[in-house]
Amino acid sequence: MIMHINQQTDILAVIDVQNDFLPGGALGVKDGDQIIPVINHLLSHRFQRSFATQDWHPKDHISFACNHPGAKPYDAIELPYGKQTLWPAHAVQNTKGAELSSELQQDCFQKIFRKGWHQDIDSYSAFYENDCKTSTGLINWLQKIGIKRIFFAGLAEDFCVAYSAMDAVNAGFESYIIIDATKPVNLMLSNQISSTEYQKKILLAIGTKYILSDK
Ligand code: VGL
Ligand code: ZN
Repeated sequence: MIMHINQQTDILAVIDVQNDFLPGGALGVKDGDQIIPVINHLLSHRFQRSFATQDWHPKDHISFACNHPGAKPYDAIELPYGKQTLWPAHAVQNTKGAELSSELQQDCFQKIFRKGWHQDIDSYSAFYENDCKTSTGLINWLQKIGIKRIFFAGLAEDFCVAYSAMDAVNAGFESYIIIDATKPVNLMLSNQISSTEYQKKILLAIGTKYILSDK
């Protein structure tokens, strides 16, 4: 990374690098495994401060297509808090699929935040659940330890990474996405734009920067 990292005020956010989001997993992201060596390099040689997130759903979670009779994965439905994409069942609490990848250097993380554990609300962002109100406790912790900039890595670029980076900007942090440390699900949206392009437009418009690691 060309950018100078401040070891006190910069932090690496490693979003949902869990077995179910890796190739072969229930919601496997294409080439998702390729980001792991990049993230390990950033954890061991670049950032002193880091945290991870873990998608952590109950079996009867509202975001699973199988919990809505007649629905298919990737359908969209209306819920009290807005539009919700339905997914194959994934990241079910206490299953192998929900575990962080064993290839990840997990001993580096200062904290692991679990999200999505309320049955009736999904949570893409590391900061707030999809109702935009229920907090995960992340903002308080980051402010307490004096963080100014958050560098995002992990899965998936167009969902949990994108929503987290947006909330980071709204909470007053500078936000960076490390291009080679993230991969998208890349859904085709109804307006003929991919979820990856759509989120990137929003993120650039609100001042998120895209950078490459130095790996
Ligand atoms: C995610 C879809 C559903 C993610 C989590 O980690 O990006 N995507 N749950
Ligand atoms: Zn999920």
